Amino acid sequence: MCSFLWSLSEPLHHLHHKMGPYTITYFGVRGRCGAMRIMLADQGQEWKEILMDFADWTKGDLKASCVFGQLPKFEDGGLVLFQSNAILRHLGRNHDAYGKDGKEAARIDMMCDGVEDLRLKYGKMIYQEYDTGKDQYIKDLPNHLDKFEAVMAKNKTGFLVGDKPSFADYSLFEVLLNHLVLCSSCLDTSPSLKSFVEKMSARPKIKAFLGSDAYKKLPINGNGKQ
Ligand code: GTS
Repeated sequence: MCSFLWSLSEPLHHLHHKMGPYTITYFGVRGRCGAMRIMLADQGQEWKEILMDFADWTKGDLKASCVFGQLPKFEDGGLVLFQSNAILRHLGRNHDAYGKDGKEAARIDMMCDGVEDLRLKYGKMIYQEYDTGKDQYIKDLPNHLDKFEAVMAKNKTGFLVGDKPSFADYSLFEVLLNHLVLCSSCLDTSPSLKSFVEKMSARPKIKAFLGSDAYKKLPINGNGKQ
């Protein structure tokens, strides 16, 4: 369980972006919802956001109703899901972003789990050792990014697997955006990843979403570090 203080200047609960068949309930950060929001935007979906502030969360009623006692919560009609990567997989199935066959799906799963490993390392640095570990983290970063660079370069389509974006691409893209904020030169030795980020950023619906106030006003992480 993550423990941190929320430093939101205004209560953000029950702030609705768009009405749609999907509902995301989460805190007022990009955090573990960054990738799914980008994916939904790129897939042309509408969704409703319920942003909890920490004071409401600590009252405990919602927490008690969450399968693992944590957010995000994702609703697709009557289907209620927790675990951000399970949500991404569900969206991958719903929106044909999970490969063209079982073999591609397995490789997409593998890449998503690889992104998750990087996301966990990043989260540990941000939440537990930002002041003492940030420099070393940035030094070690090429070693982690090289793996994704090699897969991206080998596939040659501009995506991790197959010839169109899968949920693993959205997850990688979002993690890379966060790393570029941490260290703006971090992709300078990864040409395929750099081109991937540029092309994903230029997709019209992603470009509009990343430029929206709704996106820009949310901090990357709950403790304000980035
Ligand atoms: N593995 C989960 C996922 O991927 O969804 C982790 C979810 C998680 O850690 N949620 C945190 C939470 O609910 C918020 S965040 O780390 O995603 O920002 N924390 C509050 C609590 O009471 O645990």
